[in-house]
Amino acid sequence: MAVNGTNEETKKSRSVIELEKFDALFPSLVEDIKNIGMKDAHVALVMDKMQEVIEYNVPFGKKNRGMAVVLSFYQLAQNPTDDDIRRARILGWCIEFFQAFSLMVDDMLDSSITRRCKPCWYKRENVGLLAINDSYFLESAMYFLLKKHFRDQPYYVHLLELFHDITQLTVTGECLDLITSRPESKIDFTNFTIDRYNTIVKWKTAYYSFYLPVAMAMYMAGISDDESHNTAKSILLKMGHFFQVQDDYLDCFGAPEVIGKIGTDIQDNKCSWLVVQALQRVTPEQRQVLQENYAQNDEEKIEKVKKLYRDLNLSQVYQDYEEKSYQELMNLIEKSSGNLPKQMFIAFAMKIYKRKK
Ligand code: DMA
Ligand code: MG
Ligand code: MG
Ligand code: MG
Repeated sequence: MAVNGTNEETKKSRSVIELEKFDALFPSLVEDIKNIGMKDAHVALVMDKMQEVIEYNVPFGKKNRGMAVVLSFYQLAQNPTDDDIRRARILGWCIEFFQAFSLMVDDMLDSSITRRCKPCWYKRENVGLLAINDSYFLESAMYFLLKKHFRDQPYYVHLLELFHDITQLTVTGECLDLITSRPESKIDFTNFTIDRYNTIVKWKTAYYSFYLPVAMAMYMAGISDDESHNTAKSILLKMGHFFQVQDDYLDCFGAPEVIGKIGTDIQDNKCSWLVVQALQRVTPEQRQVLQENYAQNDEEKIEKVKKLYRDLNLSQVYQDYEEKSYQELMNLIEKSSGNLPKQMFIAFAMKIYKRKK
């Protein structure tokens, strides 16, 4: 027991130290970006502004994705140099930039109020629609960092293609999420099927949050064959699916001060995991309650939907699902990891199961 405890503590402090090193790199990346066009006094004004955009939006997340690049690289690389490790951290920050620009736009489209315990960027005074341009800036800053730090590496083109491809998948998933929730004026649950749900979450979340960080570490470590990438994808997309189920659950049942955001899925008419589960269990009367109260920005109506979810015992349904999904994932890792280290997948899974935020 004591030995286990010590191991746990060592493991913990290692990941804390790793996160500190990751964070320590961030200011130098902001400086890299600020140097764009600094010789022109007019453009320098933009760079001051962009520093604010970056510092507000990029560094305050859980950093699971960024750290997943670094930790996966440790598992995959044979004798990495200090420069390699530094590059893995920079790549980790690139995914955090990707995440920041995706969320900035997502918050506008979802009419969200808070993100990471602060007002959403577009909600800030004097920002509003400027956030559209700011999100492009974050995306371009990510490609700038990639070019500056990776263009001499043999895997540079793989990284570029990966970011381009995953951007396309993510915005396609976001589009499916948005068109499934429209028009909000006409509530029609016929599209809210588990198949539609599965497609939305695979495209909008699983690829960029789970396959992308590990795929980047794989390319850095010289692993570029289709078979290995398909193996990683099958495991990571399953993990990503569960992660979005959690996100949907927490949107309704999580504490805003813990998850850092106020849920909006009910009033936004989202094809959320909870409403899909509810629709599979409702009586005709309960379906009528959903019909009358879903998709409206009205506290009382939102509360009626939440009450219905509680009456249907969806918290228990969720907990059972979490348990089942965890077992299935561990079986998949055990049977289908191929030549990839099982521990790399297990460590990532441990970050998300039973999470509260
Ligand atoms: C977000 O899904 C997906 C992307 C691509 C940003 P979501 O709207 O459920 O996320 P959140 O709950 O964080 O707003
Ligand atoms: Mg959202
Ligand atoms: Mg969204
Ligand atoms: Mg959500």
